[in-house]
Amino acid sequence: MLIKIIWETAGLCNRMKSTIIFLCGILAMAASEPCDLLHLNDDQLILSLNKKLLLSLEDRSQLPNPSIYIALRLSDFHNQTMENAYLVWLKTELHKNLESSLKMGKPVTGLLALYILALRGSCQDLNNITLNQKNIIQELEEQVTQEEKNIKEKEVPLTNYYQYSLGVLAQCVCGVHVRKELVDAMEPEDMKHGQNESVDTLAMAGMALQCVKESCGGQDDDHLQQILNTIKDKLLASQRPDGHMGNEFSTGLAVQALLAMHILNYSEPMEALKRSARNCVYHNPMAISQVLPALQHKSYLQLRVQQCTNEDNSLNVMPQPTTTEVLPVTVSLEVLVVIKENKTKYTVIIPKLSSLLNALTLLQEQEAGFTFETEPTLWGPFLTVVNGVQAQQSNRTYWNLSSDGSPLSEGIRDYKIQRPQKITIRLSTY
Ligand code: B12
Ligand SMILES: *[C@@H]1O[C@H](CO)[C@@H](O)[C@H](O)[C@H]1NC(C)=O
Ligand SMILES: *[C@@H]1O[C@H](CO)[C@@H](O)[C@H](O)[C@H]1NC(C)=O
Ligand SMILES: *[C@@H]1O[C@H](CO)[C@@H](O)[C@H](O)[C@H]1NC(C)=O
Ligand SMILES: *[C@@H]1O[C@H](CO)[C@@H](O)[C@H](O)[C@H]1NC(C)=O
Ligand SMILES: *[C@@H]1O[C@H](CO)[C@@H](O)[C@H](O)[C@H]1NC(C)=O
Ligand SMILES: *[C@@H]1O[C@H](CO)[C@@H](O)[C@H](O)[C@H]1NC(C)=O
Ligand SMILES: *[C@@H]1O[C@H](CO)[C@@H](O)[C@H](O)[C@H]1NC(C)=O
Repeated sequence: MLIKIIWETAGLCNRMKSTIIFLCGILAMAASEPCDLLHLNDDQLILSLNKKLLLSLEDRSQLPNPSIYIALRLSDFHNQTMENAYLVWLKTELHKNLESSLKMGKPVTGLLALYILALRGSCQDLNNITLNQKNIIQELEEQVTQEEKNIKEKEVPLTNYYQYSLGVLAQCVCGVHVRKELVDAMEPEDMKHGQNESVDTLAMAGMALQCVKESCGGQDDDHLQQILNTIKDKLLASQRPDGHMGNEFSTGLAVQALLAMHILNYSEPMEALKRSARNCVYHNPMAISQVLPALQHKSYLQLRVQQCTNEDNSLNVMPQPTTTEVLPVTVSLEVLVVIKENKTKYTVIIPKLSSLLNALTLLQEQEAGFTFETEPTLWGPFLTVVNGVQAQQSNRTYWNLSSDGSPLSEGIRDYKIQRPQKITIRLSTY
């Protein structure tokens, strides 16, 4: 265990030398949340994640997140007042956001599918909901068809196979017939996350195809069965010695897929999920939203039969501990920006346990020539521009993050700097 010293932030700042006074502003942000889930039994653990997700509904600084709402709707426990208020917010703010993205011709397959699944999760009548005067399901079908067209012409979806799968899943869960061409365009060999196989994507595709298989017409499709078998084999082969499938953040979706596919020996990945949950690996509400249904033995396919009757209404939010723990220790961070052959190295001194986001912000403020920009996403800020160079979906470029050579499994807001290290930010293609 780390020996943590609790300092009064103000007291600490008073003691600091002027050269590092600029650190004080972000010390509060560097404070780590206490992790105290180790002693909980399984039911208490699930309840605590559920309450954490419910509490996250109160953060209205960003767009409403349909994935969080879906997980809350799939749960055994509810706070009807808070869930209803969030649904209203989804139907106004997210709705408007989707409409304006569509007007600009931006592909919105994944977000639209999640919105539709969220509406299905609260048993809304989808027949009378429209986006830009068009029925919402019809709009989804058009988005997925554009993705399919891109796969045919360029061998890759407009967005990615994860969003394509979400689109197929949402159609199927809402009882819409899924065209055979959409199934045939699923290519498990191309379901990648950077260089690696994407277990998250395989899991989402598996759930989508299992749903199609179980709807009328799907049973006799040999090609569908063949793709499903490939996905199943890949999922089972992704299990690590510690029980996780892929990594900590794909295991929730992988377990959901195993449940959907009626593969019964999922105890090892389930135990791995609980172990990681007890170690507070899942603090990002987006991560919790993909893990919680699995812990409650549910998958997104459950939305097909969602009834919204006789629901529990017992869930309250936990009062949050307000202690601020600050480590009055600094570490030196090396940041290497790689654009093709051009490597630029920077160094910055930061409070220990700062997020990478705060570290990069400090580096930028030092005017050492480093600049960056982010875009908000369901997972938090996504790094898009570094030193004026923009990575974007239309070029299939992105900024790949690694620490001392190993790719990060979290984004810049969630990743905490615990020791001196070298962060590489490399312009990559996918
Ligand atoms: C596709 C994908 C990508 C693509 C996105 C581009 C594209 N158009 O395809 C690429 C390859 C670029 C990518 C990059 C990264 N990804 Co990624 N990605 C995914 C995946 C499979 C689907 C995301 C999606 O489309 N969601 C659907 C739409 C509706 O939601 P959305 O939030 O609007 O989608 C956007 C964001 O999710 C964003 N995005 C993608 N990955 C990440 C990661 C983070 C941390 C953030 C903030 C945003 C982000 O790109 C999406 C498309 O624009 C998820 C799997 C999952 N379980 O969610 C992993 C996932 C979100 N990615 C992950 C990670 C770790 C990364 C990287 C940090 C990897 C790295 N070491 O560089 C980088 C991000 C670095 C940065 N620049 O900030 C983790 C996040 C875990 C966590 N605790 O934060 C996930 C869960 C995969 C996993 N199991 O490890 N990713
Ligand atoms: C859809 O129908 C329901 C009841 O059938 C109604 O309460 C709701 O207002 C309608 N929504 C829209 C957008 O017309
Ligand atoms: C990032 O780069 C590493 C190699 O440095 C690679 O293994 C990984 O697949 C890349 N992409 C992602 C999304 O992690
Ligand atoms: C990708 O695969 C390589 C080799 O199998 C592994 O070392 C690396 O950690 C993986 N990257 C991610 C992001 O899982
Ligand atoms: C399923 O069982 C096999 C053999 O009993 C085991 O090796 C594997 O880890 C199990 N898979 C999962 C997902 O638990
Ligand atoms: C639901 O949340 C509201 C708002 O936080 C709270 O006032 C109410 O007591 C909660 N309901 C239950 C049953 O705890
Ligand atoms: C490399 O990148 C740095 C920082 O963006 C820039 O100042 C420099 O001119 C670049 N060097 C070359 C050779 O392109
Ligand atoms: C991506 O494409 C845009 C034009 O569509 C171009 O301006 C930009 O330089 C490209 N970025 C990279 C990294 O290639």
